[in-house]
Amino acid sequence: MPLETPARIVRELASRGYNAEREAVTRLADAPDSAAALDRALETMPADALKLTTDHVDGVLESHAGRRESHRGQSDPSGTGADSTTELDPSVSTGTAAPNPPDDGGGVPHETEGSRNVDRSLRAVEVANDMTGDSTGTGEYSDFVAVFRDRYEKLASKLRGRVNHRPTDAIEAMGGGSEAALIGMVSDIRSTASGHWLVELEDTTGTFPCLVMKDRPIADLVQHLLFDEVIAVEGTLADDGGILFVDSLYFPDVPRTHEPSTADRPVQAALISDIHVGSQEFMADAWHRFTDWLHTPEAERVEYLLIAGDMVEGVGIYPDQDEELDIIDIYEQYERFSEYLKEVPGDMEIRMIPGNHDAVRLAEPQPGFDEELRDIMTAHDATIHSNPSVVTVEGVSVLMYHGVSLDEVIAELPDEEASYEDPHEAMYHLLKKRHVAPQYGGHTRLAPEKKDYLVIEDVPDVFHTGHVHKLGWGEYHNVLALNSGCWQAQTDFQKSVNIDPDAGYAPFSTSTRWT
Ligand code: D5M
Ligand code: FE
Ligand code: ZN
Repeated sequence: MPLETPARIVRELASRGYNAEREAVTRLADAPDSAAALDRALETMPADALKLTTDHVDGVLESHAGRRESHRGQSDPSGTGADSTTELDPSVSTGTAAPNPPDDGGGVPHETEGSRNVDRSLRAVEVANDMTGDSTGTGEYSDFVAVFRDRYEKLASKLRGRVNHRPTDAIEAMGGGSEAALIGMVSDIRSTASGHWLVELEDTTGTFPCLVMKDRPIADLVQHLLFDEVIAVEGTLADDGGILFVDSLYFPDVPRTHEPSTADRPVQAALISDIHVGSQEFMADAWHRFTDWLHTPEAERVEYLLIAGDMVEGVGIYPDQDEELDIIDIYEQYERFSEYLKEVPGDMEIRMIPGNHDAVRLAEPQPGFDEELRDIMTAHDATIHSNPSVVTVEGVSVLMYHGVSLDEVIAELPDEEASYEDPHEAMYHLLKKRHVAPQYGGHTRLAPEKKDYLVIEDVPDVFHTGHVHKLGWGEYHNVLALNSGCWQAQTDFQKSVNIDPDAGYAPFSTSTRWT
């Protein structure tokens, strides 16, 4: 295998059980025959040494027969030692390697710092909606009351400007034939004997039945409803005042006028998910190609890496999953994942959230990993947040959500509105509902907390999900919705249900949000 890049060298070292200093790897990468230099370095290493040092590599390169003129000097911090006739790859040999993070020394295995020409001081990342360490839910009835009340309040506030609503108990007291509007959570959807739709809405004072006639254009919108989402309706009360004939139906939605923010400089973020390390179908080669590419000049502006869950395959997630496991121990899966993560340039800022295959509670919101797992995933000081959370990268807000509810949106909505082929269109519906997983008690498990972390309170600039293993992106009211595919080839289960995954893609978003 050619060893022309730091990432490949690190991989090779790791496969032989060694760590290395960053600079040692850079020098090996720049040697005229990296593979031979690496072999020589390992052969001559002291028997008990586990870490390849820069000094040792220097010694090996210098003592090599036919000694080359060294180009190392005080003024060249990259100290490539390369043959002067070798064309230098700027991604590995330009001299402005980012400084090591202060706590990067000692016992941590080598990470591919590379020597990309990036200035970390220009970076800015803020995180919102992270509930890690802040879970208060006990699963009691009162928790459900609290979380639904919070959901209702937050989403109703987005609808109040559009309708002149009354609480359900006030509507009950109104006379038949009056115009009325209400804002409520969808508590039931039924079709009547004559094919109309009866939608029951619930607010903090009670429930009220609303009838959508089948021949009205808004009848199509009923097909888009999920239980427990919050909508507003406007219409006329029946003569006896007991039911509302709906004329208009509103979703909290994203205003069409939403203007997305951009960063102040040309910078990019790679948005990925569903790596599934530990699965026999994990595509290591595709991952290596991606991490190799990140070390090239073409990728120099990709300074951020956002990972939206399913870092590992997990254990006991689906029936018979163990037959497809490559690594059966969950901690070993994370250790291996961390090794793979080390292949990305060490100067990248990495943010990740868990998914349904990860070792945290399944119910959403999912807190970030516990200390034990964080200690394993120390590569490049990656930062972990809850699922979902909002990561604002140099002014551009990215709502990261793993995406389990997409299965439900795709199952419940008409095919032309949401399908596995166009996962971003299913995401549009979540944006419209301003909630990442409205339906309680279905496929997506929800955990009641004192507030509803799943509400999309602020309109994000980018909405990033994964889970369905399909690549898709598009804009909804100027919000970029992107589902990031996966790094796992088709599993037996996926074959059985005809899911054809988009594996090995790493879409990236630019400072002007995307290309
Ligand atoms: O999910 C990947 C996709 O495949 C997602 O759309 C769910 C679906 N999937 C995969 N395996 C199963 C089983 N056994 N039952 C139901 N749905 C499944 P991921 O979370 O990555 O496995
Ligand atoms: Fe997945
Ligand atoms: Zn998943």
